[in-house]
Amino acid sequence: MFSNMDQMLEAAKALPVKQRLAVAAAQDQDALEAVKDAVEWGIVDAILVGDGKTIEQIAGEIGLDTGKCQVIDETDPVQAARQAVALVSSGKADLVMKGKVGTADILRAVLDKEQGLRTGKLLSHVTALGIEGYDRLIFMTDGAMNVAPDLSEKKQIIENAVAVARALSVEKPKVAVIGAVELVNPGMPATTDAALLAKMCDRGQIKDAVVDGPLALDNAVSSHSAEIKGIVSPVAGVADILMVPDIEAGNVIYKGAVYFAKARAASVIAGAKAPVVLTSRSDSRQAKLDSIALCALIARQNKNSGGKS
Ligand code: COD
Repeated sequence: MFSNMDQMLEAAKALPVKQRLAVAAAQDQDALEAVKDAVEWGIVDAILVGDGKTIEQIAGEIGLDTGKCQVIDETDPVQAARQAVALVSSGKADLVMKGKVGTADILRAVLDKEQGLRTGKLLSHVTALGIEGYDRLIFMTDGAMNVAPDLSEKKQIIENAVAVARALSVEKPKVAVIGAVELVNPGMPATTDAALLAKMCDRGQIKDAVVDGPLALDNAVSSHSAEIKGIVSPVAGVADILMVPDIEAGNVIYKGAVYFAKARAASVIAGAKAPVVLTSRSDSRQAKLDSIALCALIARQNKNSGGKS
């Protein structure tokens, strides 16, 4: 378990083996700056797939030594995404990162039936948030991929987030299924799904985690709030993972944490054969580096355990 993002970065830096990162449409300055940091820190070796001329030009400007990377020239971003993903599915790279290509285009490459990274499981987005005043990284899912998941998809979203948290040494993550209130209200489907997910965990249908809900955000992360409301729960106040009902809720939590609380955020698409570094164009260089570090740790853990994320 990491108390903050710097600790996570240090762990990635200390990995015994560098992970091979394929960057899709790498002609993106922010992405290349993060890749430069990750290469210099010894976290990854980079394969830059994209517009070779522009990659070389940006690399020159930012001081990235392309002699230490592999550059594959492909000017079409959609094709570059497909090639970068194919490098991973063919075992030539360990993780893939979105560069200057649309989110839907890289996700479609990842979902491609022949050359993609499907495992038969649902793919979902997980963000690790380092928030000042919270004593550890907290994970939040899914604020970027699955729009309005049903109960069965929510179960898989939890399982993916649990695998990510476990890759970061949270042995039995405490999952709060978030609603607007902490009581089951048949008029609020997020609360009924939350109660069902908690029961599914009680019955062993969700493993390696403690799931409880519904919990409102305050009583998921504040023991004081949980106490005032009289909630007796192993998760209330100490959640490791927040599972939100839909993409809007997740996206607002993520952006609220970053923009209002100056949180550091690292994101991954989990559930595929390999972790996918999926950051948004407006994310900072730091967020991109943090995301590479998160995904490198997951990739390493997957290899150690023979598992997937
Ligand atoms: N996990 C596994 N398989 C999936 C998933 C998933 N999450 N989503 C789709 N698939 C499979 C489907 O079963 C199908 O076989 C194939 O992929 C295509 O599915 P469609 O028709 O739903 O695919 P698309 O291309 O219309 O959409 C897939 C996206 C991932 C692009 C879509 O879910 C999406 O746009 N999500 C939101 C992305 C976004 O805008 N995020 C905001 C970022 S801040």
